[in-house]
Amino acid sequence: MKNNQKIKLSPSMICADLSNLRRDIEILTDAGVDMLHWDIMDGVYVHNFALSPDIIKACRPFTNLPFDVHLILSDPAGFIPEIIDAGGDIISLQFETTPHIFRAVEQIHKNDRKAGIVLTPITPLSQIKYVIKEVQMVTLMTVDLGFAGQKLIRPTLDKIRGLRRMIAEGGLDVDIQVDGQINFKTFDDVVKAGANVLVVGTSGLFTVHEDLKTAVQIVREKINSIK
Ligand code: S6P
Ligand code: MG
Repeated sequence: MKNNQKIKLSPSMICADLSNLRRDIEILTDAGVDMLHWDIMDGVYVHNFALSPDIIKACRPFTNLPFDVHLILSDPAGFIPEIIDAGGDIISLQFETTPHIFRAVEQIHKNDRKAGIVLTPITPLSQIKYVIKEVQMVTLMTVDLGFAGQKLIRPTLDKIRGLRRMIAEGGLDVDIQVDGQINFKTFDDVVKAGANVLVVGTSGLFTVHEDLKTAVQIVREKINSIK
């Protein structure tokens, strides 16, 4: 499928230099990325910890870029107030741990934020049939949750194509974000399948070049060259 949309880049901040977050945020802003991706993990839903509302709040003054906050939590909806207070612009709820999702999405919208839902690789698209009209972004995980540096799960490419069809058939305005091993080995496949927002982490951005601004330029050139 040909993807005519402008492809957005969203660096995953757990892969940045955590001892120099302010510096990396300012470089990424200057380099022209489109948004920043903030994973929060609670050590319960996945066996890892990552970032927190307080860290995001501390970083909020350093850029005007939209913050997409990915809540990899056992109770994402319970943390919506904290993410709003921290300055999140898109609140991406992990679908499998958000049972009352219509209420959660409504709460996000009432606070003038965008709502996103995130599906693990095993969750079928049919599950979001009734809620997709309510959200601004659907993220398809292309690895299992919890860690950077894994291997892309290939059947998720078919899922991206299916979601692109679902959006076209419904005449919807919903972004398709992909998250997990989005890099030079996989950029072509995910963009051609229909993704228009790419979360780029260790392999897809932060190790591409020792100078982070140059890394963004290299990735942008590659993305722009995909036909
Ligand atoms: C994974 C997390 C992701 C990763 C991102 C970067 O649970 O949601 O946002 O941080 O995918 O990792 P990678 O796979 O590119 O090294
Ligand atoms: Mg994520």
